[in-house]
Order: sequence, then C-alpha cells, then structure tokens
Amino acid sequence: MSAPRLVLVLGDQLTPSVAALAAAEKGRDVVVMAEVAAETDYVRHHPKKIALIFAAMRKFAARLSEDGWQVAYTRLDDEENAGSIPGELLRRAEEHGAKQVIATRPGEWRLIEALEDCPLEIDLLEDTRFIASHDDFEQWAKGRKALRMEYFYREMRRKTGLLMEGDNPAGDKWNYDHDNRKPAEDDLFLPKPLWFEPDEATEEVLSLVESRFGKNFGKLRPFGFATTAEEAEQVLSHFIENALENFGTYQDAMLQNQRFLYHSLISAYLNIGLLDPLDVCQRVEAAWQQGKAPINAAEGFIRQILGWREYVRGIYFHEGPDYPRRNALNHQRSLPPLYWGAETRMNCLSLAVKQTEEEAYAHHIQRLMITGNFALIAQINPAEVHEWYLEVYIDAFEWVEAPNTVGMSQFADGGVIASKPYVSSGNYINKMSDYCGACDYSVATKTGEGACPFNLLYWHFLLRHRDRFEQGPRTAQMYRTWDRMDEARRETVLREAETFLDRMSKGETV
Ligand code: FAD
Ligand code: DLZ
Ligand code: SF4
Repeated sequence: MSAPRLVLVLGDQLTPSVAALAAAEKGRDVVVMAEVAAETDYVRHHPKKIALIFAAMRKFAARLSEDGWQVAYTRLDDEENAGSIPGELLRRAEEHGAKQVIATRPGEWRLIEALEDCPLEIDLLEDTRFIASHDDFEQWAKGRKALRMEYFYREMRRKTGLLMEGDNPAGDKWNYDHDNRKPAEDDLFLPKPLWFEPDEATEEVLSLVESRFGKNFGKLRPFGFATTAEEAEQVLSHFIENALENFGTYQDAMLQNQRFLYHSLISAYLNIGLLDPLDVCQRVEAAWQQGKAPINAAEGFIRQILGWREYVRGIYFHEGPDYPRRNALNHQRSLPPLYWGAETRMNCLSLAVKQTEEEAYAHHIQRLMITGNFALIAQINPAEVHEWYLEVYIDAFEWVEAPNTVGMSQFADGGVIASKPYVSSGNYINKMSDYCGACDYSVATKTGEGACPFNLLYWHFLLRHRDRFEQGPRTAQMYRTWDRMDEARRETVLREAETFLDRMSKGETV
C-alpha cells in the first residue's frame, strides 16, 4: 500500500466534503485535527468561541472515525501536543511515516504563511465551501475602478439563479433595502433563538475552557450553541419558520431587552462549516416561493450571504496580507476600557458590550452603528478595533472579520469596501433603538451639559477629515449642514468633543 498522507482539517473546516477530505483516500490517509495553543492564543478569544470550536471539532472527529477514517486527534491538554498546527503536522508525519500533507487553504494569511513555511510537502487546495471561487472574484474585480458589493451581488444572483426570473431579478428589483429600515416595538411574542443543553462531550470542553481561558473577556456559561451539523440545521429551520418573515423589515432595529430580534444566529455555523451557504440561500428562496416570507425578507437575507459574505472573503484575499493593518485615516487613539466592560454612561455602548460579553454575539447594526461607529468617530486605532472584534465574537475569523471591521466599519482601507464612512450622530441610534430613553446623556442635546457624545464626535470626525470627504457624493451634504451652523455653536461642538476625547484617553468614565 502507498505511504499514508496527512489530511489537515482545521477548526473552521468541519465539513465532510471539505476539499482536503474530498481529495484523500479513506483506507490510506490519516486525518489530523489538533487543539493547539497557537490557535487559541493568537488573540484572546471569547471563551464561548473556543468552546464552540473544540466541541464541534471533537464531535466532527468522532463522526469521521465512525465513517471509517483514521483520525489522529490531539487535545489541548495532551502531553505530546506540539502547540501549533505545523508542529502537530511534523509530529504526526514522523509518527505515521508520512511526507505529504493535503490541506484546505486556511481563512487567514497568518496560518497560510505558517503552512507555507512548514518543511513538509503540503498541497494547499482551494476552499470550495464558498459560492464564488477566487477566480470568480478576480474575474469580476479585474479592471474595475471600484469594487462595490452591490454589483458583485448581482453577478452572483445571475451565476446561481437565486431570486431570478429569467434574466431579471424577482419582483423586478435587485435590492429591497429601502423597505428594511423600520424600528421595532418590544413585544413578548418575538421569536426566541434555539439553544441546546450541553451534552457530556460539550461539558468536558466547557470544563477545559473554564480552567484554561477563564480569564479571557466573556462569559462561558450558559452555553447553548449548536455543535454539530444536525443541530445547526435545526437552528436554520427554526429561523426560517419563526423569524425570516420579519428579518428584512427589522434588520436594522435594536431593542434593549431583545438581543436577537429577527436575526438568524447562523454566522458561526456557516463559518466553521456546519452549514453550507448555497444550501442556506436555497432554503430561504424556497420559503419565499412557498409564501412563508415576503420578498424583502428573502432578498435581504440572501444578500447578506450571497452578497456580503462572499464579497468580503473576495476582498480579504484580493487585498493581501497587509489589509488588517491598514490605517488610511491615521487614527491613533487607544481602545478605551469601556470596550472591555468598564463603566460607561453611554447606554448604547454599555448594552452592546454587555451583550457581547454574555453572548459572544451582537447583530450587524450593533457592531456597525454602536461599537464600530463610536470607535470611528472617537478615532481609535483600527488595529486595536480589529483585534477587539476578532476576540469577542463567536463568528470571528479574519477573512470575514477584517473586511467588516477595517474596511466597512473603520474606513481604514481608504474606501475599498465602503463608499462613505459609517458614522452617525445620536439621532440615528435614537431612531433605530429604544436605547436613548434610558441613557445618562440626552440625545436631543447637541452641546453642553448631558449632550450625547455621538452628537459631538460625529462633527469632530467629519471636520478632521474634511479634505477627504467634502467632495464625496454621499458626504458633501453633511458639510453643507455644518457650514450653515452658527459659528459659536460650531466652536462649542469642536471644543466639547476635544474635551470628551481627552477625558476618555485619560481613562475617565465617559
Ligand atoms: P443575520 O443578520 O441573520 O444575517 C445572516 C447571515 O448573513 C449571517 O449569519 C452572516 O453569515 C451573513 N452576513 C450578514 N452580514 C454580513 C457581513 N457584513 N459580512 C459577512 N457576512 C454577513 N460576520 C462574521 O461572520 N464574522 C465576523 O467576524 C464579523 N465581524 C463583523 C465586524 C463588524 C465591525 C461588522 C460591522 C460586521 C461583522 N460581521 C461579521 C457581519 C455581521 O455582523 C454578522 O455576520 C452577523 O451579525 C451575524 O449574525 P447572524 O448570523 O444573526 O446574522
Ligand atoms: C479559532 C480556532 C481556535 C480557537 N482553535 C483552533 C484549534 O485549536 N485548532 C484548529 O485547528 N483551529 C482552531 N481555530 C480555527 C483557526 O484559528 C482557523 O482555522 C484559522 O484562523 C483560519 O481561519
Ligand atoms: Fe447612545 Fe447618545 Fe443614545 Fe446615550 S443618548 S444611548 S450615548 S446615542
């Protein structure tokens, strides 16, 4: 029999048809899976994230063994654990007399480079669990001045036929975002997410994570995430039956007592391979065809996966390894301790951070227009913001997190992703949430005692970057509004914003 090859399966590659497994031979090759310090420690991940990945890895390995694969699985506390993925490959290569490795290309430059430096013969295969291949994205990007998601998304609709009627978009509109900006009313009948009681295998992981990562930011328990493909499938069905119908309409809404609203909570399952993106989109399209959801909901949801998710992955690899370190606006302030749960008088931030700490989850508008918006207008160094998002969310892997944070949210890529900075005063937050009513600050107050900090910092940000944004078709209007303001008021706004930022940088509670 020919020598065995090692088949690397990483913690976010838990799909039976993943490229490396598809290219391997069951009776011959050895699947290598490893819980390693290099992956748990490259940032201080939320304990729920480590628990999800380890529990799902262990159950996936057990399933592969049941299916007849030879699996070499290393637990974090195994004595021989080499501590890194290349280290584990070298150890297993020696153990099994293997020289070749089959691997699916990781979703992060850091790990791709580590594998390229490993002195084994490693065949890095394209990750085929995406709807657009690298080639598809590069073909689309070639020769374009601007890489806007909307046009990529239309191409993907045509490629897959999703929500298409011949050559035309279903309902004659590509995008129903206009219908999707309603604030929500709190109500007892909002759908509740589907959670699972940890079984014995998950409990074992929770104990390990508690002892090793108990000091990381974030609450480990209660832990209710799905840890197998079957459970993730149940979460998707639960969403389609109970929440999809209202997903579009209330997509941007925020409520203090409703952390999940009509969101699906499937991002982590998609990202670690428990759900397949095309299958999810087809299930949602079918729900619309059966009359279970209106077009604005189905289109809005499918756009997030077929459009945004595929697009940000394309951008991450298109832009290259330096992307997460970009700082086009030269923001240098440190991330204030309030992001780690220190006291703040800003109710919106306090709620978003507390929810993140407890759930390892916040929905898109909380990430973009609360924590992201504040970091941008407070001019925080985007590298620190990037690290924060990578650490605290259950679904955070660099290929998807960095474009969203560095690009969409912090404009640190200079506008590769966003055509304007996502900044707002308190007005937007007040319109889309019930947060302001319970805040120490007053959203209606523009300057002076109790003025909402977003009202001050918004203008401060715009003025600091006037040269860059003044001519922008989507930002010029803001400068005209500023110029029409009374001069004394303009001075007060800028002075108070400076005072606020100084106090924040000194570590005072703001
Ligand atoms: P839903 O609102 O139900 O949306 C459905 C699905 O669409 C999601 O599960 C997700 O797979 C996909 N999706 C939606 N928006 C995006 C987007 N902008 N980019 C990529 N996919 C999207 N998403 C991650 O998966 N990982 C991250 O690390 C991550 N970091 C983010 C950081 C910032 C600053 C911002 C603004 C957004 C980030 N997002 C990230 C995108 C988005 O916020 C999450 O995908 C979403 O909140 C996950 O919750 P959900 O599954 O309930 O999503
Ligand atoms: C995120 C993560 C963590 C915390 N731990 C492991 C691990 O121990 N072993 C592993 O194979 N993968 C882990 N992962 C996922 C990897 O970090 C991920 O594959 C890369 O970031 C590329 O997306
Ligand atoms: Fe946030 Fe300002 Fe509203 Fe307070 S008043 S919750 S700081 S937007």
